[in-house]
Amino acid sequence: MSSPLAVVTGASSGIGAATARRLGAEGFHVVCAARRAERVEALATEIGGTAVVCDVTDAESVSALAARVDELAGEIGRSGLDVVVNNAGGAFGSAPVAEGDAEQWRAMYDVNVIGLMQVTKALLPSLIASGAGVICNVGSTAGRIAYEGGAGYTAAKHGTQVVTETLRLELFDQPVRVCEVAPGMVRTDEFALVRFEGDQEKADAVYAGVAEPLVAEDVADAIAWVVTRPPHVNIDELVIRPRAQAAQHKVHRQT
Ligand code: 8X3
Repeated sequence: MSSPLAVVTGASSGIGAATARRLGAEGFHVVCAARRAERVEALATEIGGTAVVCDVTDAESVSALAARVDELAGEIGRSGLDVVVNNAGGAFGSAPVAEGDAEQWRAMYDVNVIGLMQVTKALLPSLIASGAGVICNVGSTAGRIAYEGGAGYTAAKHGTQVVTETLRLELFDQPVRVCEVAPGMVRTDEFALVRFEGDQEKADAVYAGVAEPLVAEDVADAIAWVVTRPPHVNIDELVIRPRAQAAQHKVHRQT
């Protein structure tokens, strides 16, 4: 039997790269999609997958991804795409609403919401054709609550959550599951650094004193579990946090 086929967006680093590796280890042929060619090419070589350079915010780039997925499904003898992990996303800036930067807010909405919609829309025919597709959106605890300085990101991640919920309703009679994994504090190389525009000190402060924040592999483990349940089992939402983070503001820090 041929390997099931999965697409992971934002696969060049962090949760996306860890998820691509994990799904590869679980026997999937993984399409590693991201903007940074060198990174996705190295990853695809490492896990025996396929690299596709893709910017999820660009409709043409997403169409090219879908075309490559169709081609690949044919090449490896699958009727369609089994899994898409909509992981591409991010936080840009940390200003309070009163000092909000419209460009940063637009960019966050663009990648966390519109990008997810574009990829889902483009890959949906193939997911349906597989007879048992899974869409797993990477949300966030930021899509469940509010926190100071986070509004541009929390608004976008609430968008991720609501789009996921809407899609599940719209696809209720289709052979496609719609799931969300919503992580809390995950220490990756880039997330906080990008949010704080390269300020390593601010980025490090997020995790200060937390003995064991989640790492990308913990979230990849949750995603792998969600997408490998039997086809009649839909995990609507899975919220995952480190033990030290009882709630967004309730973090056990050792000094
Ligand atoms: C990342 C989690 O706590 O930075 O999505 O909002 S948090």
